[in-house]
This record gives sequence, structure tokens and C-alpha cells, in this order.
Amino acid sequence: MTGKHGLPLVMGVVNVTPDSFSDGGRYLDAESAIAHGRALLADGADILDVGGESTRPGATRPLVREELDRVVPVIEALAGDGARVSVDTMRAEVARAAVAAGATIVNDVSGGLADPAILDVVAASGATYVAMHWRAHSDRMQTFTTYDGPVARVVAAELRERVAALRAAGVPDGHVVLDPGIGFAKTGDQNWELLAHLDVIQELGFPVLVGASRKRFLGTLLADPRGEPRPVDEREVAHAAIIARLALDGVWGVRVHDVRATRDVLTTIDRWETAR
Ligand code: PMM
Repeated sequence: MTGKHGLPLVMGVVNVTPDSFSDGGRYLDAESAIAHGRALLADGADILDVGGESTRPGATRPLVREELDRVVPVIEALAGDGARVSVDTMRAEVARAAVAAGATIVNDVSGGLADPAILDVVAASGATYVAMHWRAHSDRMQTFTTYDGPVARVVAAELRERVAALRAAGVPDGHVVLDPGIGFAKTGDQNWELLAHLDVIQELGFPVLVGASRKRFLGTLLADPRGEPRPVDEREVAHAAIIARLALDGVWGVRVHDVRATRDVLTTIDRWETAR
């Protein structure tokens, strides 16, 4: 299912990671995440992606218990509102609890490599599964940027192996979405090469999700004359250009932080297409 004129679905990011500026503790973290999710829905999100583990380059992992405590109350509340919710997790145990709490999509940035049991949870639950291209956990993924051939071809080949694992676990093809994993074990140049050759990923025959929002390669592209990367919250115009291009390339979904800006781009393209 995609939006009008085959435009991509908008997946809004709801990160439930501890807020270093607040001493409110877990309850306030959940409350502010729920409020943020509701605001993204009001801005026009089709899906809310709730995650309790940061996967930024260099990040270390939370305990399973911490991750569960972060995401489950937020998923319960947002799914309870009627939202379509995905859980951003690499862990079978978290995926199981998230689906029980109302999530209908499991977004696994490791494509089942970090915790293969997650594939059995997905098969048993009937959830949709996003398999992202991944090579290693965030604390060392940037040491895995060697690709033996054109990056899109190698990523496609590695995603095909994940599809084989999904099929072996009994996940139907119709429940699978693939994601090239922008910024995960990729250099800036490799991210651009992948975006420019997304058709190679789309040729695998599955819907494709792309997450480029606020990522480092945009900061590098827009660096100032001294080479200082553009700050994270000043990358949205460049990201809007990416969204427009992805929409025309026919991707299934885009994972974004600024749902309002993304919706503006898609509304504009939709209006344009209606006049053709
Ligand atoms: N990127 C991040 C987290 N989860 N999930 C998918 N499917 N695709 C992505 O590109 C992706 C993801 C990291 O971004 P964040 O730290 O800004 O949320």
C-alpha cells in the first residue's frame, strides 16, 4: 500500500531514548514520546516508528529490559489511538512485546542478523517486516565499508540473502519491505551512489523504504567553507530534495523526523501529478 499517485508512505520517527536535558526519568520520556507521536500523526504521518535503541554511528546498546520499558508503553498508547505503529528493534523479545502491544510492523535495522529469532516472531505474528541492509552494530559499523563491486549491487545481493532467511522462517514475501540502510556501514559517497541506483534494490521486487533524514552525509554535503558539517537541525531543505526525488522514484516509504516538511513535499508533488 502506498499513498495517492503511488507516493510514498510517511513513517515518522518516535525515538524513546533518554533525554539528557531532562531529569524526569522514564515516565516523562514515555509521556513526551507519546505526545511527539501524536504531533507527528497530526502532521500527516502514515506510520509511527517507535524505537528505544539509538543506532547512530558509535552508539552502544541498551539492556533488553531498558529497551522494553522504553517502547512498550509508547506503542500501547499510540496503537491505542488507532495509529499504524512500527517498532524499530533488532531484538526478538522486543519485537514480540511490541506486536503484543499493538505494533503491526517490525523495523529491524539488522535485517535479522543481530537476533535471528526475530524472524520467527515476525512469521508467527503476521507482522510486516522491514529488512534493512546492515553489517555490524553501530559501535563498529564504519569499519565495514568495503564493497566488492558497485555498492548498490552488493547491497542488493546481501538483501537477497536476508530475503532467503525470511522465506526459510516462513515470512510471506507480501509482508516484506527492504531498506538499503543509508548511513549504515557506508561512506558518504556510498550513500549517494546507493540513492542514485535505488532501481537496483527495487529490482529485487519488494517495496523499498529509505531513511535519509538528518543523516551525516547531508551535513557533509552542506559543510561550511571551513569543512564544518551543517548542524543536524539545518539539513531539512536538502532532505526535502531527497524526498521529492524518492517520491518520483516510486519508493514505498520514507522514514523521516520532520513529517510536516515531508508532507509538504508530497502534497506539492501530488498536486503537480493531478494536473498532468
Ligand atoms: N535509520 C535509523 C534508525 N532506524 N530504520 C530504517 N528502516 N531505515 C533507516 O535508515 C534507519 C532506521 C537511524 O536514524 P536515527 O538515529 O536518526 O533515527
